[in-house]
Parts: sequence; C-alpha cells; structure tokens
Amino acid sequence: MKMTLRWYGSAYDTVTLEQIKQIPGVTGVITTLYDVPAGEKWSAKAIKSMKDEVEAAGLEVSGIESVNIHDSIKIGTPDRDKYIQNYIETLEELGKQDINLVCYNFMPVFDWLRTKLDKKRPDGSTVLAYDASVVENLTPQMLFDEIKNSSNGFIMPGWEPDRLDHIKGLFEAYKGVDEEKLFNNLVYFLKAIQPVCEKYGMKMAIHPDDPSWPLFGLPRIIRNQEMITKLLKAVDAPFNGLTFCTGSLGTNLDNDLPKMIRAFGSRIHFAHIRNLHHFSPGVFEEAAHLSSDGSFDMYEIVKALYTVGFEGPIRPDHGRTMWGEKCMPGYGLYDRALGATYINGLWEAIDKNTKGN
Ligand SMILES: [Mn+2]
Repeated sequence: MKMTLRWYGSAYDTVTLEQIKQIPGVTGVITTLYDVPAGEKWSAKAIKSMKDEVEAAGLEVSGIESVNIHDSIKIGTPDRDKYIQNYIETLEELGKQDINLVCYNFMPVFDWLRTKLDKKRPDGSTVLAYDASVVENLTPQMLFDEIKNSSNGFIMPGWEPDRLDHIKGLFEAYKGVDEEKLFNNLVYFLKAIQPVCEKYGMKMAIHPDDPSWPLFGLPRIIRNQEMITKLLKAVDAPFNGLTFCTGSLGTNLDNDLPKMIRAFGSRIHFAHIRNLHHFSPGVFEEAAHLSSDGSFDMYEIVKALYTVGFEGPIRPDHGRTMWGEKCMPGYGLYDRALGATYINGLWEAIDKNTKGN
C-alpha cells in the first residue's frame, strides 16, 4: 500500500504540501481540480500544473478524488453522452500524464451527509456527526444551510454553493430515477469509459454512499456487499473497482468491513480508513483512528487489506479538529497525520508478524 493524504490544492487547502511531506511514510496526495465544475473537461495544462506542484514538493499524485459525475449522467437525460465524452477526454488527459486512479461517486444530490460538522467530544476536539432523527425533521435546504454555517467558511466537497442553488431543480430531475434506473445509468457510464480506462490502465474506484442508506427518497446503490458485488459483476473488468471507505460502509453496522475487503480483494483500488463511534443505529460520530476510540477493529480492517495484497493508496479519512487548528471540518493536518502514523504502525506490525521476523 501507499500512504497518502487528501489535498484540495494550494488555493483551497489549509494544509501545505510541505507539511504533508513531513508526515512519516506519506508518499503522495490524492487531489483534484477543485474549481472545475462537474461535467467540464479537465485541461492538460491544469493537470500538468497541479502535478508539477505536487512533484516539486517531493510527493506524487497517487490518484484523483474526485472527477465528479454530472447529474445528467446519473439521471440518464439525453445530453448525458456529451458529458460522458468530456469525462472520457478528462481520463485521456490524466492517463497521458500517468495518473491512473480516479475516485468518483454516483450519489444523487448529496455526496455525503452529516447533521453536524463540529460536534464536541469529551476530549475537546470536534468531529462530524450524524443523527438520523435530525434528518427526519429537516428539509434538504435546512441541511445545506447547516453544512454551510458550520464549515468554518470552507466549501465542503459535494456541498458547493452552485449545487445549493439548484437543489429544488435537482430533486425534480431525479423524480422517476429509482435504484434500477440509477444502476443502469452507472453501468452505461462504465461501459462507455471502459476503452479509455483500459488504454491507460486507469482504475475507476467508486466511492460508497455515505451514509449507506437512501435519503429523502433518493436511491442509493453502493451501500452493501450485495450491491457492490452486483456492480463489479455487471462490468466485470479490473478497471471497474471500488474505493473501500470504512467510514461510509461502516455507517451501517450490518456491513462486516473485514469480510467485505476479503470478498472484493483485487477490485479494491483505493482505501479510506476512518473510525466511527456508534451510539445507536443511525446515530454516530467520527472518532480518532485508534480502534479503542470508536466502534471498528482497525487492526482487522488493515489486516484484511494486507491479506488481499492491497497495493493501492490508503488515506486516513476525516480526522478530528484539534489542537486549535483552523481547517475544513475533517481535513485538518493533525489528526490525519496521527491516523497515517497509526495505520502505518498497524501495517508494519502485520507485515513483520506475517513474515515471521
Ligand atoms: Mn470516504
């Protein structure tokens, strides 16, 4: 595996490449062109300049998170082919510059959802949290406002203001898109991009839905072992893989994370490792990465990745906001650096135990 950190680019991120470079064992970043709207083609020039900046800091671009999918592709409107063509050309440009991992999601309207971005924990740190009873009593508009008002002035990925402007229209547009239709639109997209992916050895790593259940009547199709298996089989080629996000799949405690890792094996192209502390079904907060701070056995999760021979990037997912840091919720330096170090420690111990030295 390769240890990485998500980085939004120097215009958006409070964490610098120089800081990331100093985290032991971190060799790359997972980044994006944060200012390119979903559906637009990425230019060779912008990709090169992003890559040059990362490499000048002694790091590599280990993958892209995300090249977002335009809603027309998810909804399956007649203009989708135009957006798919832009996506293919973006993959072509990335492939030419030896960037061959792309994380994306296929969630309607909401990329992810938390009901609080700054929940205080007993140790004084703050974390993102979710309470299903809150969601039941809020409209999507109220949730957008909550996210906007508690994100320290940062634009949260998936919650860009232009989406907020269109939320009513988006809900209208998704009317009639049920699980089956959404799934078929995803398969249509994957089949269309398959040739360019195979030309460049591009790995497409779909991100699971977060949380892993339907919201506001919108379908969600990447949320458990059965649904993910169905997708991997529908386009049964190595390029069609998964971002194994413990914090998303783990929102539902019925998902047995180590078992799922063993089942998906080589189709896992990318891993997000995060711990959650569950209070009751549908009520949880994000925790420190350490097993004892949350509900997951991180040793078993990392061991399962080790056992399937995982060689892709891992990034420590959302961290707590702590030590007075001012940052985008979940994306500060300190707790993610602790997470990277902890996961590296688990990996080293598992490796040495396995090899018997
Ligand atoms: Mn994730």
